[in-house]
Amino acid sequence: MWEFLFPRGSAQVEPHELDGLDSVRLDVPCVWEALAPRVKYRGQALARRLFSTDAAGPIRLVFKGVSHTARVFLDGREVGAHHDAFTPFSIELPDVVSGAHELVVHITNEHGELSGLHVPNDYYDYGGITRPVEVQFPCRRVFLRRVDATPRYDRLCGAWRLACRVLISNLAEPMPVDVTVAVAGARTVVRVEAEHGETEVLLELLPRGVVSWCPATPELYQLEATLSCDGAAIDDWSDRIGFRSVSCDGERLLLNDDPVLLLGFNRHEDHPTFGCAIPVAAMRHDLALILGTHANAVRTSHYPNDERFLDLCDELGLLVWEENHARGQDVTAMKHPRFREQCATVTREMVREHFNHPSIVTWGVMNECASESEIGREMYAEQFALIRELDPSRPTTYASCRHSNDRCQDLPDICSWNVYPRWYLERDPVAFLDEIVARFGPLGMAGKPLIVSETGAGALPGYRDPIRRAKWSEERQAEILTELVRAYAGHPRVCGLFVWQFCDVRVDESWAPARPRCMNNKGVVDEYRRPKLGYDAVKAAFADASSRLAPALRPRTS
Ligand code: ADA
Repeated sequence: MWEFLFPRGSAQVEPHELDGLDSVRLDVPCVWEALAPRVKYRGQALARRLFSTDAAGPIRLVFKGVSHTARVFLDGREVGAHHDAFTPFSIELPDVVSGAHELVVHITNEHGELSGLHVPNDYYDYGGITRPVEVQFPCRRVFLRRVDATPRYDRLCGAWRLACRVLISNLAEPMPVDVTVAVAGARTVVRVEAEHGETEVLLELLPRGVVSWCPATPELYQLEATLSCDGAAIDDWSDRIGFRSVSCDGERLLLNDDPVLLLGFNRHEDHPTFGCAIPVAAMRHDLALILGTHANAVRTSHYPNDERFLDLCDELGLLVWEENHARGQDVTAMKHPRFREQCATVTREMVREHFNHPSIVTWGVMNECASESEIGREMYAEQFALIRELDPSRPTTYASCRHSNDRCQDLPDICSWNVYPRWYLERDPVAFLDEIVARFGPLGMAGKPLIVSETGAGALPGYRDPIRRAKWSEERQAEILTELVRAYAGHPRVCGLFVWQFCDVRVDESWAPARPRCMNNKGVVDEYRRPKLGYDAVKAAFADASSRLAPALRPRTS
């Protein structure tokens, strides 16, 4: 439980002025919109929590997500800050005295100058500490920050190799340390000088007898690293990894050298009770519904997801398109003074923090931004260069909607299009996609895999119209989804298809004229996860498409 403090009138909250504020206790993770009086609150708040340390020494504060801008104060002193709701951050403090401590987080979810990414949008950006918080007590001022593991199949040996990049943080003087990394019967020890700041150690492991990770056999292995000094272990670090490769081979997307057809949903982190702070049990419920349609893929539209959701995808064998945070920014919005740098920061944090998830098969950036413009082209190029530097092992992509004038098709490894024939425009789905293929083939798309990153139709839950089948009825949505999924899953050029969208989601009220209930109603289940007719329609179409897939690509639980 944390104490949340809200202003009574003005939206300005001073981190050191706790008196005169409205106080309420909330379980973290949470959104403040869960409180009836704050259901539409956009503004500032303080979140306060006491904790104590037994001995003086270093501490590490880890915030998995604060929505959307945080300033962190420990015992009245500002120790760190972070922008963007959807990526984690940590603060390392070398010397903290023993005893009681007060942690205060100043939070805002205001729109405007502060953020080029959090704008009034076709989803809702909540306020709160929306993902878990940890206080870690490293026993020394030198510790393991993380280990990035990249599996590679060695054809000559007929075995997997694992390239590891170990990062050591040292808040003290340089010192010699031993790094041990072990996985699946393989173990390597290296002695290095841990410099003040960060030291990188590269090593390779040859694990024994591992089973390749794929939807049908999502085998995970525990990667264990230990840091020792003078023979004594001073820190450890572990993560689950999987052995699989993702690559593009001309127009085909390969998983472990097998051509893939991604069949899945776009999913927002949104729930009427929990906002974006979705508990694990509810995540599991979402995934059971998704797998129940014979899907094998999820796109984390339009931001990096809670790592616990990715953990579940790793376990269940779902293939994930994870993307950075930006949706629909036009040229003007991309010129927001903070857009460029904030977007790059989210990409960097996403790739770094989620590097080891075998479920992630592609990194996406900047959904439906201004890919028709010069500035858009520059920024897409920058984002892809950044990702390739951080993780050359996964292909890159972005979802375009600039059907007539996109200028960036030569930049990503995979070309992806959001297409809404039968909903926003009365066009034949196949003819519409074929036009895109013909138009953009010579502009960089030819010879690359193609994904239909969004396609769908809306239905108001419970609105039934079996006779006229009007738009917004469940019947019409089901009919359109059947046609779209069958057309695209069977299209020879398509290697992935994500239905828009899994569940109905709350949107910013400025979207109300095009969004009845102030919701994006294109879910195949409603916001409470009650299936609409469209759920069974997609299930039937996915079942047919999935029966044509290699067994390795079908999750066991579907
Ligand atoms: C776009 C966008 C989605 C959503 C969708 C829709 O393609 O990427 O976020 O807004 O359209 O429902 O119209």
